[in-house]
This record gives sequence, C-alpha cells and structure tokens, in this order.
Amino acid sequence: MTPTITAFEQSPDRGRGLARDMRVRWALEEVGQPYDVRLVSFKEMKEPAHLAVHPFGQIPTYQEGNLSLFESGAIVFHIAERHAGLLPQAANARARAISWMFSALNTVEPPLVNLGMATLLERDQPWYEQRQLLLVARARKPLTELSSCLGDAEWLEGEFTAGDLLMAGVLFRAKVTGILDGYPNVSAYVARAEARPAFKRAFAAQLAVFTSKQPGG
Ligand code: GTB
Repeated sequence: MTPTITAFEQSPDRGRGLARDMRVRWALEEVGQPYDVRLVSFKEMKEPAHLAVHPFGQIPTYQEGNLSLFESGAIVFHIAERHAGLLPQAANARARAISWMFSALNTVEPPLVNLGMATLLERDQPWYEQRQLLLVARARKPLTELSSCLGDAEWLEGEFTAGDLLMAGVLFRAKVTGILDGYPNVSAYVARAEARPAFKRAFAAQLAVFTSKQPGG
C-alpha cells in the first residue's frame, strides 16, 4: 500500500528543504518506496481532521492503511524497520544506528533549532548579542563532539544508516546559520549526504511543491 505523508502547502522556507517532511521523503526515497503527499495549510493543520492524525497539529505525518504516525523520527524509524537499506542486520550495529537517530534528534537538533529561532526572531532584543554567545556555545558543543567522533569516516557506523539520514538531515537544516563552517569534516559529511541520489530526489520533490505554487508554476 502506498503511504501518504503530509507537507506544508506553502512552506515558509520557499522550497529550501528545511521543513521536516524532507527527512521522511528522503527515507522513502532511500528504500525505494513510492509515496503520496497531502499538502496542508497552516489552518488545516489545526483542524480536527489533521489533529486526529497529529496531536500537535504539525507536519509531517505518515498514513498507511489503518496506521497513522507523527514525529519525523518515528516515521523514519518505521520506514527503516519495514524496508531493507537503512538499518544494519547485525543486532549491535542496528542498535548503534538507532542511538545515532536519537542523538540527532535529542542532542544535536535542539540547540541548533534554538540558535536558528533566536537568530530569526530575537534580533531586535537588547539582550540579543549576549544570548547569542550562549546559544552558539550550546550548539557548538555537540557539533565539536560529533566532529571528533566522525573523524575522517564516511558515515557514522561504516555504512549509511537511518542514523546518518537523521543526523545529516538535522545538520543540513543548520547550514544556513553558518555554524558548520568551523567543522570541515562535518560539512563534508553533510555534502556527501546531499550528493546521494535519494536526497536529491526528495529535495526536488519538495521544491516542486513550492515551484508549482508560484505564478506560472
Ligand atoms: N518534532 C516534530 C517532528 O520531528 O516531526 C516537529 C515537527 C515540526 O516542527 N513541524 C513543523 C510544523 O508543522 C514544520 S517543520 N509547524 C507548523 C506548526 O507548528 O504550526 C519546522 C519548520 C518550519 C518552517 C521552516 N522554515 O520556514 O524554514 C523550517 C522548519
């Protein structure tokens, strides 16, 4: 059965792949699973029909038959469990890949999101510069640790896994802040991820949504 995911009808990122449907699209592309997309407006996201699928009224969601999922990490995990290619067969390697999935979302992403939001929304505040110092330091800590852990390796656990997909997905979103510039090996890791054909297909698909909504698109 073809799953249906949800994405912004009009993404505020103007097709830059920063919304979290990107990582779900990418996972589906990696495993070769075709999917449908239901586009939702901000208004629709807060209405009962969508809240029945996503308790927090957000995208992305994933529906397949009578299964409805929310949270991009849980969706990517589900895809990785149901298809070959994103989680190693060997139990220990699989468990480590899952650790990287959680660390991407629990350890690395939150301080990067906090920094990004502050840069976007708090510039006019008198305490902006002082808080930025703190937020940058908090965001750099896990990046520094990740950088030393990654070293010159291609991927975090030998082969590409769902851990890399989420980690690189999180880091890809943070690139716009410039914070990766101090970490050449992490930047190269993200570039390798972006060069994957599945990433490119996912990126093109979400960009096509934005382009189609433009005059003449
Ligand atoms: N923890 C959830 C998950 O991982 O699935 C978080 C989901 C989430 O943040 N969804 C956002 C959403 O639905 C879209 S991705 N927001 C609407 C709302 O909460 O009402 C976050 C996002 C939004 C916009 C940009 N942008 O414009 O650049 C980038 C990312």
